[in-house]
Amino acid sequence: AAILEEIISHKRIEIESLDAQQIIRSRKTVSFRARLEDAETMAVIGEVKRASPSKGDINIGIKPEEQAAKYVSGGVDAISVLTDKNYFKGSMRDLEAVKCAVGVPVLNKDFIIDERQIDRAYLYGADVILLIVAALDDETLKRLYDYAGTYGLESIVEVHTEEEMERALAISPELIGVNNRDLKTFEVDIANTERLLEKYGDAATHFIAESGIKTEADAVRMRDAGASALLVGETLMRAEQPGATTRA
Ligand code: IGP
Repeated sequence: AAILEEIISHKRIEIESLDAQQIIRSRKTVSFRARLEDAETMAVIGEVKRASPSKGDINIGIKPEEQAAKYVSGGVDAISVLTDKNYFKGSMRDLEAVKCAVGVPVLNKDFIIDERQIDRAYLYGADVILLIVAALDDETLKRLYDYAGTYGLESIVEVHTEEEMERALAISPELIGVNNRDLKTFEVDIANTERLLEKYGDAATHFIAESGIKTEADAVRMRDAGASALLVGETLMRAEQPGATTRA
């Protein structure tokens, strides 16, 4: 089966043990959208990503809170933390540690298919969550999007194809992530953002170009395509001085 299906079926089993909980909603989330709207230049989300199914171990030695602090001193606008354990070697503790260490908005990067994962994201300190259109049916996408909103959590609705873009736009999300990586084949092509924004770039939403961004030239291409933010994982995880990289 395609990797995304495999990850999702594993996720279903993993979350069986999560309890529905009553959560006191006293923590105010930090808005990424507001940062985007204030930013004069393109915003950058730096991702804490120790490993991935396509690349294997990327940089497993780091402490997530130290890596995040380096990103922040380099000027990133938000931090993404991969919390999936089985395929990305992350954890909810990584998210918590990062949230404690930085003031910028923190994105819980995981395969969210159920409300209980959103409860947990809020509990561990997330400000933003990811909703992957390819992993959800229309009804669930809308339900989870609205549910996240009840916590003040912002959602990045992630798409890779035109069909997914249409499904995303149907719920008028404030943030759309355009993934340059096909989660079914792992193929990466930053022209995907260019193609999709050529057609949909006028929609009333912010677009975040995700995956495969390695150089300043890549960043410029994403900006020229109409993206207002970049999500960068591997390149920053491998950089010896991620601070210097993000400032460039
Ligand atoms: C980062 P990269 O190529 O810079 O490491 O990519 C990010 O876009 C990628 O980790 C990602 C992802 C996802 C991971 C985008 N969407 C969904 C897991 C699940």
